[in-house]
Amino acid sequence: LNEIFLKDYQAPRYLIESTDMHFELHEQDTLVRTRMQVTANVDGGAGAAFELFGHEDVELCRIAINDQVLSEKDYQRQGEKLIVKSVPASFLCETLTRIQPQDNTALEGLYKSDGMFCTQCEAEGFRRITFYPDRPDVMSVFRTTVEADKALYPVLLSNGNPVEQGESDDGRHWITWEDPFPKPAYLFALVAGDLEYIEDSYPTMSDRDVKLLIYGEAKDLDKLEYAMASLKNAMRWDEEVYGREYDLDIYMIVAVDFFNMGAMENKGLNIFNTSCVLAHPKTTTDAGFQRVEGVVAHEYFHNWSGNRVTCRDWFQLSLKEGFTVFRDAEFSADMNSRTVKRVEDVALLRTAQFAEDAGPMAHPIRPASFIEISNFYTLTIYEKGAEVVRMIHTLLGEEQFRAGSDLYFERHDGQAVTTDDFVAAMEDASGRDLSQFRLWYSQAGTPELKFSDEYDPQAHRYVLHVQQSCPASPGQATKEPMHIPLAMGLLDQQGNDLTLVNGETTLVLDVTEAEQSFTFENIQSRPVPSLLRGFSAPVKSHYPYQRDELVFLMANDSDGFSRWDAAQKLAVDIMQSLIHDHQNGVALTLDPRLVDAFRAILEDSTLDKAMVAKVLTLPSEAYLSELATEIDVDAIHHVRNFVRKELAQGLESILLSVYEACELAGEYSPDAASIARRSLRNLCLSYLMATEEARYLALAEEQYVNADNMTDQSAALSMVAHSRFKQAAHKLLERFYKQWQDEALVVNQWFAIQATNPEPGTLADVEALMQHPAFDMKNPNKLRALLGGFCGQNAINFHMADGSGYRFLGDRILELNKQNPQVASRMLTPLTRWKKYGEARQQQMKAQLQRILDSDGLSKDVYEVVSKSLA
Ligand code: B3K
Ligand code: ZN
Repeated sequence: LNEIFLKDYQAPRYLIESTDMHFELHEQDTLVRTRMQVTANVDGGAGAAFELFGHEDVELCRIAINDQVLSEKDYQRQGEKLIVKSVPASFLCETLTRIQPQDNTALEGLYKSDGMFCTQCEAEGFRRITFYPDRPDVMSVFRTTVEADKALYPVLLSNGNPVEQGESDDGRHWITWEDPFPKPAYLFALVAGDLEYIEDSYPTMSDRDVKLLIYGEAKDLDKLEYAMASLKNAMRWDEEVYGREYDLDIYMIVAVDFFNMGAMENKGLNIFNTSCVLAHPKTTTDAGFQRVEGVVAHEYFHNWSGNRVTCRDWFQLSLKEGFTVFRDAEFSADMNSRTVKRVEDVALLRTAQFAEDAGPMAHPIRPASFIEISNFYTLTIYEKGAEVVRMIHTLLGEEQFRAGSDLYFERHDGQAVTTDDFVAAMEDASGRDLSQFRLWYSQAGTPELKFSDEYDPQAHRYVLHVQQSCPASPGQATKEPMHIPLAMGLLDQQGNDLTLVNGETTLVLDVTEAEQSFTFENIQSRPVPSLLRGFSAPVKSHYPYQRDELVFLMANDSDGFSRWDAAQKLAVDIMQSLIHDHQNGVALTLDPRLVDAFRAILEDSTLDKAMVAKVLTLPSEAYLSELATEIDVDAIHHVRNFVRKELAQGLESILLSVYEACELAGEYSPDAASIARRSLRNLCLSYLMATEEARYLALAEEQYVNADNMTDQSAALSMVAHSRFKQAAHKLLERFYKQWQDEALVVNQWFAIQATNPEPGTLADVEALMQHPAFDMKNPNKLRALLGGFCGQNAINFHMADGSGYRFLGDRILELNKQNPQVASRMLTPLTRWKKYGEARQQQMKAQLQRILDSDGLSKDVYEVVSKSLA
C-alpha cells in the first residue's frame, strides 16, 4: 500500500472551470452525469495526461472528451486513478457513472441515512460518486441538478442557491442548484429526503438578508432552535471579531443520524451528525448543548477558514482545522466562561493529544506523509493545530493577529494554500520573525520544559532557568529547539502578583534555546513562580514545586487557569505517590492538605461555581495514564477511587450543603451560570455517592426522579449505574430506557453509561447490549457509545488481565474493517498504546494487532494504523 509524501506535491496539470452535475436518485441504481469544462493549468499542462480519481465501487458507464466517447485504449486505470492519455488544452469532459448509495456502509460519498440520501465528501469521498480530479487545489463552480421521487424525497438540496425546478408525470421532480463560489470537490454536498425545517434570517454587516434553514426529521423539529440561535451568534461574532461576512443568500444545515464525524462544512449546505445539532433540555445534557454551540460555530467559521481559503493538499489540513478550532474555542469562550473553556480544552489536549503525540501514530501538525488521509483527522491536527495558532496570537497580540488574519484572507481569497502561507501572512502583517516558530509545523512530539530557579536575597535578584527538549517520534530521532511563548508571573509571599516590566504582572518570555535563563531584578523576597499561565504553549512543564506551594498557587494565582492547574498538579503528585505505595504494599493514607485545600475551595462562595467543580474534579485515570511511564491500570483505578472516597468522607457535610445550595429553581436554561450550578451540584453528589452510603443512593434516586432536564437525570443515572447498588442500578437503567426508547441520542447515552461501568462484569453486559434491538452496528454513534465507551473510557474493564477486552475489540475491528474503515481505524486507538503497559498486557495487545494485520482484505485505514503500531 503506498504512502504519499508532501515532498512529492505537484501542481495540477488541468483546472476545472465549471462542473455541471445531474443526479438521478433511485432505490437501486443512482446515475450521475458530470460535465466538466477543463483547461490546462498555465504552468505547463499542455500535452500532459488528464488525471481523474474514481473509487472501485463506481461503475464508469461512459466517458467522453469533446463529445468523443473514449474506449478503453484511450485511458489507463491505476488503482483509483483514471488517466486520459491525450487531451487538448481546453475541453469538455463528460462522464456517466452508476453507484449504489443504499449499500454504502462506509458513509463516504453518497449514502443513505435513515431513508434519506446524503453525502460526505471530505477528504476523498467525491471519488465514490464520480470520476473527478478529486484534490483540494482543483476548484470549480458547480451547477447541480437533483432528480428523485417526489413523495419519498420532497426535499432536494445541494450547494448554493436553487435556480430552477420542475416535475414529471411519473411522480418525479428535480431542482437545480448553483454555487457561484469555486470550490474543491470535497465541499460538494447533496441531500434528498422527507425533511422538515425551521427557518430564520440574518441581516449581515452590510445589510444583506441571509435565509437560514435547519432541516431534520419531523420528530426532531423541536430540537433545532438552539442550533439556530448558535448559528446567528456565530455569524455576528465572525463579523465583529474577524470582519468576516457570510457570502451566499442561503445557509442550510441538515441533521443526519448516520455520520462518521461531528459535522461537515460543505459550502452553504452543512451536514451534521444529529448529536451535534439536536438540543432540547429534556434530551440533551449541558455538555451536549455546548457541543452543539461549538460545532455549529466551527462549521460556520469554515466558510472563510476552509472554504473561501482552502488547503492546497491534505498535508495542509491543519491550515483550516487548527485555525477553525482556535476560532470556535474563542467564540465559546466569549459566549460562556473563558477560563472554563480553556480548562476543558487543555484537559483534552493533555490527556488525549499528548498520548497521541507520544504513540506510534504521532505526526507533526503538518504531516510529511500518510497512507490514508482519513487517519489524520486527529487531535494533533485539530487541537494541537489550534494551540499553534493560539501561540501565534499570543506572540503577536490581538491587534497584529487580526491584521495577519485580514491579510491572509485578502491575499488568498479563492485560493488553495499552505500552512506556510498562513504563517507568512502573520509575519508580513506584524513584522515578527516566525522562522523558528515554523518548527511547530514540522516536528512531532510534546516538548518538555524543565525549570529551576535561584534567588539572591542580597542582590534582590531572581533567576529562572529553563531547559527544553522534545522526545523522539516516528521518523524524527532528534529535534531542534522550538520557539515557545512562556506566559509567567511571580507571586510574593502574600500571594500578590509582582509587577515585572511596564506595569505588567504577566510576561510572555520567548523560550527559543535548549537552555536559557531569565533574570528578574528588584525582587524583594523569594517569589513563587506561576508558569505557563493560560497554558501558553502545548508543552509539559516541570518545576519542582513543594505541595505547600501548589496549595498556595491554588489559592492565590491571579490566573484562573493556573489555579486549576496547581490543583491538578497537587492531586497528581499525591496520587502518584499513593500509586507507588499501593504497588509496594504500603497502606494508603491521604495527605490531609488535599482535603483542606478542597474544603477551602468549597467554602469560598465568591468563586465561579464552574471553576470550583473543575478544581475539585480529580485528574482522570486517562491523564494519570498519560503521565505514567508504565501504566498500572489497577493501581491507578484503585488509588483514584481511594482518594475520592477519602475526600468524600472528609468533606461530607460541606459537600451536602453545597449540593443543596446549588439547586436551581425555574425553567432549564443552558447559560453559563446555570450550567455551573448543575456541574457543581452533580460533582458534590458524585463524591457523596463515593462514600457508598445508602442515604446518598436515595439522594441520587430522588434527583433522578425530580430532574426536569437530561443533565441532572443522566448524571444521577450514571452515578447509580456505576455504583455497587446493583439492584438500584438495574431498576433505574430499565426505567430510563422505557422513558427514552424513542429518542435515539438518549438511547446512545444509555449505551454509553453501561459501557463505561467500572464494576466487574461489564464486558458481558456490552456483549449482550450489542444484541439489543436498539443497537445497530452500522450506526457510528451507537458504535462510539458502546464499543468506544467500553474500549476507550473503561480502562479497568478493557484491560482485564485475561485479555478478553482486547479479543473483543479485535473481533469487532475485523467485522468493521470492510463495513466502515474510518470508524474501524478510530476504534483501534486503545490497542495502539500497547508499549505503555506491563509485559503481560503488551503481549496480549500485540497479539490482537498482529491478528488483524495478518487478516485478508484490510482497508488502507486499518492497515496504516495497525502496521505503524507494530513497527
Ligand atoms: N471537515 C470535517 C471533517 C471531515 C472528516 C472526513 N473524514 C469536519 C470539520 O472539521 O469541521
Ligand atoms: Zn473543521
